[in-house]
Amino acid sequence: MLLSQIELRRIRLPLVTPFRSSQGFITERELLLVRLIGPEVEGWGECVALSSPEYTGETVDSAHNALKRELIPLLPADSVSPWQVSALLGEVVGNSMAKAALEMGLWDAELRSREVSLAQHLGATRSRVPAGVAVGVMDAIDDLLAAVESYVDQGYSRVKLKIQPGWDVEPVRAVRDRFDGLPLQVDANMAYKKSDFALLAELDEFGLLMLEQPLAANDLAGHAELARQIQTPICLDESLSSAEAAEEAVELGACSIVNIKPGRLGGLAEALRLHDFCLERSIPAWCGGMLESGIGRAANLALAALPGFTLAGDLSASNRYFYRDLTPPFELRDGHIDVPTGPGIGVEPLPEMLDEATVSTELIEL
Ligand code: NPG
Repeated sequence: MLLSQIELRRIRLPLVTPFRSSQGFITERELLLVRLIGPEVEGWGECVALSSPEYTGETVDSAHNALKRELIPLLPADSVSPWQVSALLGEVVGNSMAKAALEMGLWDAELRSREVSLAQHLGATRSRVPAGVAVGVMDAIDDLLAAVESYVDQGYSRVKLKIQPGWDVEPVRAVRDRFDGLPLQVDANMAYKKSDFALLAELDEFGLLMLEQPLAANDLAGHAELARQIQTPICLDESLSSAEAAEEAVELGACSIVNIKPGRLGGLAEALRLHDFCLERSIPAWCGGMLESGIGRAANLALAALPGFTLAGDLSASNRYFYRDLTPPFELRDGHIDVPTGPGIGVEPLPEMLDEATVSTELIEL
């Protein structure tokens, strides 16, 4: 596949509901798009890095810089194959989200030129996936109950609550009391310590699907110890920076459920590797989200349609995140979202929305 230019496009999209977690408060999604331009094809990738280094060390600025100075210069001048790219970019340490964005764009361009959808290429076995919704930390329990009620009314099939010290057992109890039988899970984004184990054990009574990433990313031993002390299954996210790291975590007993996010793992190739491991070992897995626009979400939907994704992901309709998405909106139907079937990631940004949301563009000649 021949490429001549790569555009790095900075976007700002206001969020419908400000998103608060133990990691920060986001009112507007700043993101970076990678547009690959060739004589015959075009491809889009989305970088999931946030404005500040709350989730991992990457940010929109660091990813922009890494793409421009380190990653794009590694691409061969003549022709670029998405099959080789993950090995090629492996020369650079870290910068997983930047790598994943470039890889997504390459797959989109390549598959568009072959008229194959990403879902088909990855081996999807479903045409729609169950939609989960993540609900941030709120000021008051009544606000939380109202938010959960509205999502349940819309048909979301499972709800994930963000928790942090001071916002955990009581809000979870309130939601469980009101919504008996609702598939419910919690995500701590690393907010707890060993001294909190007794408190985390109090969550056992709510029949949660999982407790996600309670401790620091590098604390696999702590997660294994906690797993022995509580009944709620532990899922890891931030700790799993590669398929190998995930295998180690599972072996150690640090988690029994796996969150798969291409951005955190450095791309779809690594996500696929982790998916295959989970499928082979019958480890429940699901697709995480990072408040993506329709571009990133299209790729996540294709991935989540694979057979190893046995639990509902953080894949919500466009209107849960944005007043207007960059792409035609993804909608909830019967608690599910359709997997795009068009070539490549199956969606393209709407030109007027792209113009409206663009803060700056930089064009790099290859
Ligand atoms: O639906 O895309 C979504 C949001 C899901 O909570 C969500 N993502 O920790 O998994 C996470 C998380 C996140 C969002 C983390 C924003 C940091 C910032």
